[in-house]
Amino acid sequence: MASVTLALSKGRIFEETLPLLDAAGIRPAEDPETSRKLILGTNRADLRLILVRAADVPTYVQYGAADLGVAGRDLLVEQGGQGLYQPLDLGIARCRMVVAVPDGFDYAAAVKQGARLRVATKYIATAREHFAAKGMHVDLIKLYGSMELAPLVGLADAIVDLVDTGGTLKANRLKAVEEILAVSSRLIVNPASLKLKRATLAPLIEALAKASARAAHG
Ligand code: PRT
Ligand code: MG
Repeated sequence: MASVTLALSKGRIFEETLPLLDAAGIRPAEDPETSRKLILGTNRADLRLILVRAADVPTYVQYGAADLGVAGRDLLVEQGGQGLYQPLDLGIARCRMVVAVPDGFDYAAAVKQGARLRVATKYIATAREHFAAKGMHVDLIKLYGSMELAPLVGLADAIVDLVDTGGTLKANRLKAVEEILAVSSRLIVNPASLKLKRATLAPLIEALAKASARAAHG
């Protein structure tokens, strides 16, 4: 049997993928939150997990260093997803990518007046496309995290960021004014791996499809 590597990121992706793996009969040998290992064995001799930063999952799969992985649609849209087969929406780690502004800011009026807004985000390509489609001129500022802070300290007028419960926006007196994308995590597969290791990968993809469908209806 060909041996297969699955790339996951720590935190919500790992936590929400775990029950799907479990339903497919796969259990990691260790808990990544307590182990410092970056390669985890599983109860299956032909399957191992690697732990990488969320934004790096597509890269590992593109280059075939991992045969498959789990990545948010936000990252796949932002990075283009070239050279990746995306057979499955796992329906996990759901959120929305939105434009958000300070509570008191009249976004609709600013748009109407053709104001040139400064927008801070880690999703530069997606944001550029969104505002271009609306015919808006914006200055984009690249950040790597904590986007919610930018409008509070005068770095930007608006942000493009992910929202789940809305708690973070609320705590920072921001409001969502536009939705750009509905986000959930996808299974991504290296196309060459799928050809070469189909006997192992096809049943695994099938099992994960069943598990995620069951989770969606349960
Ligand atoms: O955290 P790290 O810097 O290591 O990397 P990362 O932020 O890229 O990874 P991680 O694990 O936080 O996110 C991985 C993936 O989870 C993302 O690419 C999304 O596809 C998905 N996801 C789902 C989310 C959220 N929900 C989410 N709420 N990613 C981030 N958030 C953040 C959001 O950016 C905001 O700061 O949570 C905050 C908002 O949450 P609420 O509930 O307060 O609205
Ligand atoms: Mg994070």
